[in-house]
Amino acid sequence: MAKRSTDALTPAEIADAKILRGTGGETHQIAEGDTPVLTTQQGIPVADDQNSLRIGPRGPTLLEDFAFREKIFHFDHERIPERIVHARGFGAHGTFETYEDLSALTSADIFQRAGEKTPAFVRFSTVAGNLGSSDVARDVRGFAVKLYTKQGNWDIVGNNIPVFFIQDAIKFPDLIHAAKQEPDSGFPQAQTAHDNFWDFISLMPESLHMALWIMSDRTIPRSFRFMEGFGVHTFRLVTAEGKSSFVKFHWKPKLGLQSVVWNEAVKINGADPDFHRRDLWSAIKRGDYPEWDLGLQVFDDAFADSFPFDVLDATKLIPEELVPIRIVGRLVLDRTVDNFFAETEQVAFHTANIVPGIDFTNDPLLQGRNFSYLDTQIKRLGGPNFTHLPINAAKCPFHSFQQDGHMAFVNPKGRANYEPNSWGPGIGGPRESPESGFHSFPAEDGGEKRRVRGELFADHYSQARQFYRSQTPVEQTHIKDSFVFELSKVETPAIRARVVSHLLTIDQTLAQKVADGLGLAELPEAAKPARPLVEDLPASPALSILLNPPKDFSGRKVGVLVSDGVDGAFLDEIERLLTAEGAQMEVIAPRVGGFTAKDGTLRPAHQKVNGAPSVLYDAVAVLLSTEGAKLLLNEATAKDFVSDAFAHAKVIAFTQAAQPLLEKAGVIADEGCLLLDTPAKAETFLGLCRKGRRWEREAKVHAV
Ligand code: HDE
Repeated sequence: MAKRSTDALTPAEIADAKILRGTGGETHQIAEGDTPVLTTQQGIPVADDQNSLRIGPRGPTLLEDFAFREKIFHFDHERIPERIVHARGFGAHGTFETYEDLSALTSADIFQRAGEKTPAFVRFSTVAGNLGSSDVARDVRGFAVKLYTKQGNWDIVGNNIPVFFIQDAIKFPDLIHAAKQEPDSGFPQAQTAHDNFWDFISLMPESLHMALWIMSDRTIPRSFRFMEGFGVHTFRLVTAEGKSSFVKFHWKPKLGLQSVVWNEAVKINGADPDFHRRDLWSAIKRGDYPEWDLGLQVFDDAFADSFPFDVLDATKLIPEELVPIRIVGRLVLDRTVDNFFAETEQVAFHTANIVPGIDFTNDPLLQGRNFSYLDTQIKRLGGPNFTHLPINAAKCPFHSFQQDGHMAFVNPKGRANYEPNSWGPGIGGPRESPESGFHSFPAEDGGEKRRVRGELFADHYSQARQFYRSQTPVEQTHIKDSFVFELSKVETPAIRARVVSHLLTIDQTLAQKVADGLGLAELPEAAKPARPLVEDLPASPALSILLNPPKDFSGRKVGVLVSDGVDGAFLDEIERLLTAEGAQMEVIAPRVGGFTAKDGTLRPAHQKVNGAPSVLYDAVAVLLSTEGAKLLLNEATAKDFVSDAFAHAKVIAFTQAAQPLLEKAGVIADEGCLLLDTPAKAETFLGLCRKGRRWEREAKVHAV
């Protein structure tokens, strides 16, 4: 049997079943007609994998059946504890490439040369939902990046929101307990619309800035490919000469920012709970590799001292307009995992995985995280040797004297297992290196040992207000609607009122609208800030999604509902234009076997109408013949397809014959509705798609 690398497998070879994967990941070429024999893990050939060993055909099963015992034993242990937060994740491999030499800022090896390429693994996640929850839950998204640099692994364990709920890690268990399912009932999961969460938030004013962010469309992204990532904390960059500057890390998606709307998110979760992972998987599989720029916000002590907030406070951000972002490299994800468990589940991120040239600050949240991540891996991955797993192992040479323990499979040879010694390679190596080793920045810290926070940490409202006022009116309405939705699920009126009392301190109009939406009999008193607000912080356009939209329609998908008898030329033209744009088309027909076009040809379909609601698409076309329209007028899912597309402000193109279906679906024609009377109009359709959603429609479909 010839050995080959797994990467060399083609889908055809796999379909041919001529390749067998060994347990070490190696593959074996199987000769024609030479089907491998099933064995136990000990290599013993199995004679019968259908029946366990028993006394007589109806007798008891025997304990001596080692093949059965091993199979069930292994199955019983296939699961490891899911992450307490960020349980539901999805990972992919890629490369980080620097645009320039940053040696004037940092000695980090990765930034010493323009064009330097570093292997990367990224895991996106939701925070509160369990492993089996759905992708488009309203939630913060984890954006954790592992960079396998030549000086060791550097993890930037970030989120898609630049601030956090709490200032001190000691509150993290409380926050997460409050956000996850309630401990007595065990529900609701993957949502914050419940009493415990809002009880905690309303009693912890420091969480209000983040509360505004999570009520915005940031928490219902269209896809991982359309969202930003943030390192959140202030870190340090340190040069070879020991000069330090502060830095915040930003990932900027090349596709621009886009989210879905709430009613759409609710329906996506039912129609395709794997919406985000399927999107990323398919994009990578078709070679449409998602890309992010890495941006740095670099600032010095003077800026930190003059900034009205503490740069160590993770509930605050530094507006890009104040400290512009310097783009220094790009991250491209171009390879899906081979095995979800081995890579996405077993990957272990850790904020303390940093490399020489990068350092921590005293952000009390970061300091706490530096303890937590290592601790959690021991529990989750079963021992201290999780660094031996291929996904976690450094890709540069590494030598330590740490040894033994559960599942140690990287075991040094020889006599030397301590330092200093007289036996190791060279002069008793490996030895420490004052020249190339990691040196902590020698920051001077002093003061009384007390449980206190910096004074500026006490301003909880100014940036919440700035965030709200930086949104477009459409986004402000969405924030208001989310508060009303979530608080309407809160059963205790006093908690609803307490949240509104904080909103009054943030923005009177928002508070009034939320109170109206809740039907609050009278406004509570505004919450009293512990510190006077910093008035008149200027709006920061960078905080809005709609002000930072995609530049074209690439990366998106049009759903085309068709029927028999329709002119195929429409489809061909739409597909041609979308492909050229870097977008996709999916055909939805009454039957998945396909449809017969006007010219009598049988054309393929991707989906059946009741399995592909319009929430799965960014824009839709309804291409029906007169006969087709008659059929679909009596199909509720076809009506929903259109009415949802309309309510979710999507562009709708349609043939003349499809008009009765649009009428039945309650469509009130506007500039986002386009009659496709000739295939040439497909160009206009694409033009409308590029402009994005027709937000003015929302007022027409939401009376409450
Ligand atoms: Fe985490 N966080 N976190 N977190 N976090 C974990 O580590 C923790 C925080 C973030 O895809 C856990 O391996 C504490 C902020 C991501 O595997 C755990 C505090 C940010 C991921 C943990 C925070 C994050 C985690 C759970 C407060 C954004 C998923 C399993 C001090 C900057 C990584 C694990 C992945 C995961 C602790 C706050 C991001 C328990 C104590 C702030 C993206 O160690």
